[in-house]
Amino acid sequence: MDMPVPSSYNDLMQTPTDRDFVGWAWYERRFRPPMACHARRARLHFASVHYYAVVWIDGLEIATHEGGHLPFEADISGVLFQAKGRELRLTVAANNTLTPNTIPPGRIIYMNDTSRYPIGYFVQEVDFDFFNYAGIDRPVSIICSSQVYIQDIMVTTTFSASVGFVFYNISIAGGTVTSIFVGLRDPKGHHVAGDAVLPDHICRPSLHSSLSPHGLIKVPNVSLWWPVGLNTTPGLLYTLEVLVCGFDGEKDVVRLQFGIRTVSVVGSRLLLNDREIYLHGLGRHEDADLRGRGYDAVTMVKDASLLGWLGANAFRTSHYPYSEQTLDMADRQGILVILEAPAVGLVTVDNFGKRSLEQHLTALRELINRDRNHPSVIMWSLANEPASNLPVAESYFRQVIAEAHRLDDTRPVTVVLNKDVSVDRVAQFLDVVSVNAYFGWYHASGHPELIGQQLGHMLSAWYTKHHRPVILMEYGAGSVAGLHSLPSVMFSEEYHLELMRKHFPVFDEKREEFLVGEMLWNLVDFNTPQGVKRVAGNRKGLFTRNRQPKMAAFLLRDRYMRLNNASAHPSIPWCLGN
Ligand code: BDP
Repeated sequence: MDMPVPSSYNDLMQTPTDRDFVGWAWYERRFRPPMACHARRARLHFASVHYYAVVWIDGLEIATHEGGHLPFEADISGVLFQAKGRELRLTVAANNTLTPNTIPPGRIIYMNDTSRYPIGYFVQEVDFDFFNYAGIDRPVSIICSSQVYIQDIMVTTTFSASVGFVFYNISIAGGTVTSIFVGLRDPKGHHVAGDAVLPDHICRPSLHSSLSPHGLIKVPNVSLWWPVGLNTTPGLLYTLEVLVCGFDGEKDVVRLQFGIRTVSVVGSRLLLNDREIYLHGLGRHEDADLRGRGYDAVTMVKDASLLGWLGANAFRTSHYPYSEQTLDMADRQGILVILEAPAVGLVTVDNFGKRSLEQHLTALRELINRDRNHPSVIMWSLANEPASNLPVAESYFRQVIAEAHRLDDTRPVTVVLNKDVSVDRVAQFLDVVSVNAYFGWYHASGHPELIGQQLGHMLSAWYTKHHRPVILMEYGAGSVAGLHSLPSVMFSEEYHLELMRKHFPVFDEKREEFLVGEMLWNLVDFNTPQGVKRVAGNRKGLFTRNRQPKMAAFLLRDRYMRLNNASAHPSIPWCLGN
């Protein structure tokens, strides 16, 4: 059948068995490589294929990759050179099967009772609450460059008084360079430091240049990157311009946008540019009608617009890394991002074995490598709701967290926990303690009057034990848009409001002590596996799946706008009213 790329394939199917298909899905198309790529370095880049991928050109295997949500590529220079402009056949096989050792894990259960199931019948089970959308979810591109090319740039920043410091490290591949030029443009596009990298630069061996792929640029009168609410010009971005020349006179140029800012944890506080920040945001999903998890600019922009309307200053990429375009927008708009690894549903001992650990570490490396230059990304979340009470989870997460710190010592690390503080073994390694808690929903269902006491007690218990900043990473209620009830009942819009309202005084109180964030679950209703607890998906969205508001959206907007005003005018107490 015809299949658009990018998109998940599931919701383009007409039968439940096709939609819920588990196994190898095959994509194929013919393409004629652009002549501009002929005899140059050419890389075939996949931004995300979920979950396993194998790629062939004209039947020749050129790449394999494990893990959705993160990019991979193959050097196809040789194939294109030999093809000399001839049409080629590109084949991609994508397999969505999740096993105890994949990240995220799942399991295939064979139903062996032949009186109730046909022979060979199996189901894919998962321990996470979103539909396992599959296919080529993000764009596929051919990147043509000179033979020697800029493979990666790593930027870290800091500042002292009005001077910014930009440390860069450039990785070059494909050959030897004869010269490297590095320059910096300010947010207005003016060249402010380093070399002038001009579009018509001609690579000549005699030209003066550096050969060092790493260095430091000082930026006088620096304009720091700030999120919304803390500054009147949030999201200011500098551009690092890098040009490398190869022996043959060819050049490769990359322009990388980044922000100059610092993040730190001091005592019970989270600081951005040495100023205390409080995250008021939401968890979300990459999820939309028809497209599934497929990259869709329209949905992405609408969701960013909803966050802006709510006055949110943060979101978490629950429960996997989102598209690079989403992070680019957060950079520009000044939204803080907690970026999550795709490790959700690690709940049994066999999810913590050697194979799982290897894949978790691989995903973490790919993720930090992809996203480390985004100023909006202020924290890595390494997993959601693992069985952190298991002894095996302790050594597992000690290694995962150490690796995250080794790869990036400029951002705090968290894991989103849901086990009781008395049995948890993972929070001891974290810079920021994140917890999910559904008081008035999964606990004490239908009793919003208990939320104040239960929530306050739980949050304080985490702080008392670990003396780290705490974020309530998820709380919320489900509501079916248009379902009303007074007095309220679960799933009515009134209950949704009431549950949220009961949380706010606790947030305001604990914020004085150690709470550094409140993250409502969820921005938009989203699709899940079918089950008796889900009414055509998870209804905890403030917006329906077609992005229309429920009553609760107005309540949160009111609060978040007030929190923003309070940060912009710190002399006015932020706790006035709820
Ligand atoms: C939390 C999970 C989240 C779920 C949510 C819920 O982290 O993925 O969607 O519960 O049940 O525990 O709505």
